[in-house]
Amino acid sequence: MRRRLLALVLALATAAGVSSAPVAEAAPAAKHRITFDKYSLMLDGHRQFLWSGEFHPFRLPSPDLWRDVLQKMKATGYTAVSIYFDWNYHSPAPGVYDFTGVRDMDRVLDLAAEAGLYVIARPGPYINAEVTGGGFPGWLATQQGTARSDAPDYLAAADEWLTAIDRVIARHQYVDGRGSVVLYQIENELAATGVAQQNYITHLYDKVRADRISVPIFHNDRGRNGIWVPPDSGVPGTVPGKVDLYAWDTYPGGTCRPDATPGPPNNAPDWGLYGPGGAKGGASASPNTPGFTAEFGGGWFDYWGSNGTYPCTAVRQGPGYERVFYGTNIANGLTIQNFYMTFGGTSWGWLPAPVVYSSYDYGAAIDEGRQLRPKALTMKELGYFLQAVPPITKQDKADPVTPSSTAVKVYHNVNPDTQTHFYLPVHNPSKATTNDVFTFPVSTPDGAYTVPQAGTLRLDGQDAKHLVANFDLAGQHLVYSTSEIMTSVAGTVLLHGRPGEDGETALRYPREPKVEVLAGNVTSTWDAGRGDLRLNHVHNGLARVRVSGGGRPPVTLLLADSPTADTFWRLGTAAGPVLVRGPALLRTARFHGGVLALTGDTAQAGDLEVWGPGARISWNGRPIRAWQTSSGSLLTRLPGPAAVELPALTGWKQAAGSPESAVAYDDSSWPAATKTDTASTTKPPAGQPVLTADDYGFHTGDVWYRGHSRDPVPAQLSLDYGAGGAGMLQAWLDGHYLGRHVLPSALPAPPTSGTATFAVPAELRGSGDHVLSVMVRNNGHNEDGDVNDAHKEGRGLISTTLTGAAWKIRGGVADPVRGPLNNGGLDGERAGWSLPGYPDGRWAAAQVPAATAAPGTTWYRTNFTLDVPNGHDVSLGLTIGDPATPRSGGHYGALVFVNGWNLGQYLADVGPQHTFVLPNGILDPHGRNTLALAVTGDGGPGNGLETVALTNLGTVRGGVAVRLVDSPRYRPRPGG
Ligand code: IPT
Repeated sequence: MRRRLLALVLALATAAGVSSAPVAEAAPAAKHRITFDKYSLMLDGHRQFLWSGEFHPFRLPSPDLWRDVLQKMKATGYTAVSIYFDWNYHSPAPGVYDFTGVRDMDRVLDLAAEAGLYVIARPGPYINAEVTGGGFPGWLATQQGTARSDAPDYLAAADEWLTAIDRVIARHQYVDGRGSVVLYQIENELAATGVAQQNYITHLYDKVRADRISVPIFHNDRGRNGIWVPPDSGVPGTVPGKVDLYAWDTYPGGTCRPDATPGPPNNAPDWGLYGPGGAKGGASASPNTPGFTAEFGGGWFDYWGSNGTYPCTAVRQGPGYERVFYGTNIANGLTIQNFYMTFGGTSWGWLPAPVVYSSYDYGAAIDEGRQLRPKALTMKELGYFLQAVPPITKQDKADPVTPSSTAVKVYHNVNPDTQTHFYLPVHNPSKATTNDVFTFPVSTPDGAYTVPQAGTLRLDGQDAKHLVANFDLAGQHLVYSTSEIMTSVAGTVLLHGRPGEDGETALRYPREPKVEVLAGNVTSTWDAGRGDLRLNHVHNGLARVRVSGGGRPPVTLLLADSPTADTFWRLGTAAGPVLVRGPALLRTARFHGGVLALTGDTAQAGDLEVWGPGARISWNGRPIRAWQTSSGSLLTRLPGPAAVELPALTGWKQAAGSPESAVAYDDSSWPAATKTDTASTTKPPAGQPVLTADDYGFHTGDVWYRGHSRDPVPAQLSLDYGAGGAGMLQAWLDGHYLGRHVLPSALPAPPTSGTATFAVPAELRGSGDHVLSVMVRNNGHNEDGDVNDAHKEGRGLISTTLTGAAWKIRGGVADPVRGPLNNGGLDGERAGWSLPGYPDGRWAAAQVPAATAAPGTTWYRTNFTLDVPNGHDVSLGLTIGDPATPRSGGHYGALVFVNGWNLGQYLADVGPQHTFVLPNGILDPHGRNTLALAVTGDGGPGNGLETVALTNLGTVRGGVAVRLVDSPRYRPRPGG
C-alpha cells in the first residue's frame, strides 16, 4: 500500500511539473546502436527481421500471465512484441497516473526482455484499439480544444501522459543496455494532415525525445497512404512529418460472413519490392527506411449482436492466410512486420469501445483463454524460418522466374552479399485455392536446375512456400529444396512440407557422402558431376536421414510433414540452441552445471526428444532420465495433465439492486445536474440543463438520474441518451417501471445514441410530485479515428420530454486497486456487493437458473472453491446460458464480477458472448472465489438469469507460477 501511494504521489508530482529527485534518472550512456537502411533495422550493425505480435497487457489483468503469453510468443517464433499503452487505463483524473499492480508497465517490459523479445512501444497518446475513447481518458471528453491537434489544452494533457509513460519506457531501452525497447510509435493513424496535425506530430516527436526516448520513432499510417513519412523521403504524393521511419497498417485478408462462416480470401497485396511504386504502392513511399507494417491483420474484432465470428476469423486469417499474406510481405522485403492481434485478450470492465463486446479474442494466434490455435503453429514455422535464414533480411529483386503452370507465380529475390536465393511460389492470383502442380527454374552459382528433378511440386489450396537456394546451414551447403526450412541446430536440420506432398532436397559435397535413412522412406541420388546429393521423399510424419563422410560435418536431416514439424520447439541457451520435439510448449531452456533445464507444458502424455547441449536434462525442475538415439538426440516420455474437476455453482443468494427507482429513495446527497455548458459534441436543447455524465465526473459504466418535477407528464415520454454499442436505458416514473431500451446493434455502423420512448399510463400523468428515475448503461466512449472529437459524444441522458425537471445524477467511484474502468454506478457496486467478503448472509436464497425476475437490477452471489492440481495451468471460463445460440432472447444482461473484478458483460438479447474468460491470478485456482452477477433486465418470466457454469478452456501440466492479484475484500465504510 505504501508503495502504491508513493507511486501515485510521484506521478502526481511529475504530472504537475514538479521535478522529484527520486525518479529523475540521468541518461545512461548509449551501449547499443540502432540503425537502419532500406532493407532492415540493425542492432549494433546486425540486420534484424522483426517478426512481432501485438499484445495488450491491459487486456489481461494478471501480470504473471503476461509472462505466459510472452513465453508463448517467443516459443512460436516471434522476435518482438508490440505493446499499446492505454492512457485511460492509468489515469482516472487529470494529473493522476497509476502504474501499480495490473497497471505495472515496468513489469511487462521486464518480462518481454526476460522472454527474449524486442519491444515496439506504442503509447499513443491516441491508440484506437477498440478501447473506450480510443485510449483517451474519460476526463479528456470535457476538454474544449480539439483532440489530436495542436490545441494547447489537449497538448498539455498529452504531455502529461507522455511524461508519465515515457519515464517507464525510457527505463527499458535497448540502446541503454537496460531492456529491449527498439522502436517507439507516436500517435496512431493520424489521417488528418492539416497544419494543426503537422504541428502536433512535431510536438510529439520533440516531447518524446525530450523525455529521453532515443530509439527510432515512427507513426502508423491508416493504410498504405504515405502519410507521415520521414522528411527526406522526397516522394511526390506523400506527407512528410517529424518521424524516423514510415509504417502503416492493413487488414486485407478477407472477412467472415454475418453467419460466421469464412468468406472468400482476397489477393495478397504487394506493398514493397513488387508494388507499383509511389505513395500508395511500392517501397518507394519512404525509399530510405525498411518496409514496416505497424499492424498487419492477425484476425479481426467482433461486434455486439454478431453471430460470434472469432472461431471463423481464426480460420479466415488462419494458416493459409498467414502463409500467403505474410509470405507475400516477406517476398516484398518488409522486414518489420507486426501482427495485430497475436493475443487479443479481454476488454474487461468498461474497457470496450462501442464497437466491441468483452471478448477481444480477435481470432488471434493465441486465443482469449491463452491456448495456441493451429495458426500459432504456422506462425512458428514462419518465424523459425526467418531466424534460420539470416540473409533474408537483405533482399533485392532477382530475375523473374516463370513456372511451368500459369496458375502459379513465383517471387524471386536474392541477397546481394551472399547470393542466397529466395523463391515464394503462390497461386496466380494469390486468392486462388486450386491444386496445381508446377516446376520452376533455379539458377544460382551452384548451377541451373529445373525443380523438382523428380516427383512433383504443388500448391494445394490457400498456400505459399518459402524455398531457398544456395545457402549454408548446419555445416552443409543447400543447393535448393522444395521442402521449407524450419530451423537448424548444430548437426541437425528440420525441413517440412504439406502432408502427402513430395519433397526434394539437394545438398553439395566435395565427395560422395554416406546416407543412412533412420526412419521413413527417402531415396538418395548422387550426381558425381555436380557433387549433388539429392534426397526425394513424401512428407509423411517424420523421416530421418543421417548424412556423413562427404567432406562436411555429419548432419541429421529431419524431414517432417508440417503438422509434425509443428511439434518441434527451438530456443537458445548460453551453450547453443536446443531443438525439442513433443510437448505442447517449450517455455524456457537454460544450460547450467551440465544440465539442460527445460520448462514447458504437456497436454497429454508423450515423447520428449531433445537435440541440444549436454547429456542431462531436467523438465519443469525435475531431473529426467533419457536415452541416446541414433538421430543424435535424447529421448524420454513426459506425463500429461491430471484430470480436473470443476465445482458446480450452487448456494446462490440474491438481493434487489435498483433502490434508486423507488419514489422514497433519498437522493439528497447526489450532485445536482445544473451545468449549462459542456464540451460534449452533444448539447442539450436550449434552456435544458447539461445532463451528460462526463460533465459530472462519471466516465464509466452505469449512471443513475433522478428528475423531480411538478408538471403534468406527457402521454409519451421520450428520453434521448448516449450509451455506446448496445448501450441501454431503464426508466421508472414514480416507482412504476416504464421499460428498457437497448441501442440496436445493426452492422456495420451501430448507433451509439438513441431515443427511448415510453407510453405513460394515465394515472401517472397528473400534476403533483413526480420523480423520473433513469439508469443509463454507458458501453463506452467512441473512438476518435476520424479526428473529429467523436469521443466527446455525450454519454448518459441528453434530454427528456419531462422538460421542467430538476435533475440529480450519480455514477460510480473508482476502485483504487482495480482501477478506473472496473466499476460504474450501480448501487450494489457502491455498496461493495461485487466484492469478496461482502456479508450476504441475510440475502435471500436464489434459484439459478431463475424462472422469473423483478425489473431493474438483481444481484446474485455465490462462492466456489477450486482445487486445481499443483503444477498445472487450467484456463477457466464462466458460461451463462447456452453457448450454441448467439442470443437466448431473454431481455436482460449481466455484469460478471469475480473476486470483485468486472470481467465482462453478458447481453442475452444482443449476444453473442456466453463465455467469459477468468484469468488465473484474479481467480484463485487453489482456494475460495467469489462470483457476483449484477443482472439487469425487464423482469418477468423468460427474462431471468439462465444457467451459470464454470467451463474448462484448456488444461496442461506446466504453466507459469501465478501469484494472486491483489483483490481487496469488502470493508464496511466508516459509520455505514
Ligand atoms: C487499426 C488501429 O490502428 C488499431 O488500433 C485497431 O483499431 C485496429 O485497426 C483494428 O482492430 S484501425 C484501421 C484498420 C482502420
